[in-house]
Amino acid sequence: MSNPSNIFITGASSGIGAATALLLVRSGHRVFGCARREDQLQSVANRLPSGLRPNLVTRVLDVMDVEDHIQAVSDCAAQFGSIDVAIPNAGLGIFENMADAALEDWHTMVDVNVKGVLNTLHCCLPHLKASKGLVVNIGSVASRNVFPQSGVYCATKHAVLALGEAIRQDLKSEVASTTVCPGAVDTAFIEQTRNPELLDQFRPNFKKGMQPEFIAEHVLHAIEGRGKGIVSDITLRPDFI
Ligand code: NJP
Repeated sequence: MSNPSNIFITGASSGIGAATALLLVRSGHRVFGCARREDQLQSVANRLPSGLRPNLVTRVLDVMDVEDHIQAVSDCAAQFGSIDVAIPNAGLGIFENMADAALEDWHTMVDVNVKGVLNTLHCCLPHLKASKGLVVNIGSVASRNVFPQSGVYCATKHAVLALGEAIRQDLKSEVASTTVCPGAVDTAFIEQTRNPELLDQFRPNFKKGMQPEFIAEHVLHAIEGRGKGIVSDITLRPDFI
């Protein structure tokens, strides 16, 4: 194992974030895992053996709450002594045709997937500069392609990939950046979509998608690869694509 890292991650209450938090702790790292649902965060922590439990600190946080975000990152740094890795993973997709979508849903996706990521980055970058750390963004195959019925989601994930590249260019020797771009992953992600026809259409693909643990393995690989090279971006696809 490489040196233990101190890691701040959002969206740790389910899916990719939960699997990543658990794998990182099981691999010897210390994780500060945030999300809005305290009960879900607790049930993630309960999946760890008691000896490892102290290495997963859970914290209720809405990534849109700037003041609380500043406080959460500050708490993480105070508790761990440094922040070596930030993973702005919280995100959602509400799929709908551009012509039929609710403006509120577009705003929610932009707020969480772009502004929420910016909030995490802005709070964490000073700490990451001090530790010569790493950002692991969770992009998507939608970071490079646009798919039907999900245009605004795709736009937000294009932004996430751009932000990773911006960190690479602006912070070069100070902070490294990895963007993990998965295709369909079997999580609760698709359940944010309310259109019943689209749900029927998309659910089976997500159900037979990759397991979140597979995505987590690549996050771990990017973190533990530091010193050997940088995984700038990686695309992960399910077998059926
Ligand atoms: O989805 P899900 P995934 N403040 O629904 C949190 C990307 N991705 O794991 O607050 C704070 O299981 C929410 O926590 P809670 C996707 O775009 C996925 O699949 O308690 N947290 C939960 O922990 C996203 O960036 C697929 O409700 C907020 C988490 O976000 C990332 O993977 C494909 C929040 C969502 O967990 C994780 O999604 C792809 C807020 N305001 C990219 N709002 C895929 N699954 O197929 C939400 O290409 N969260």
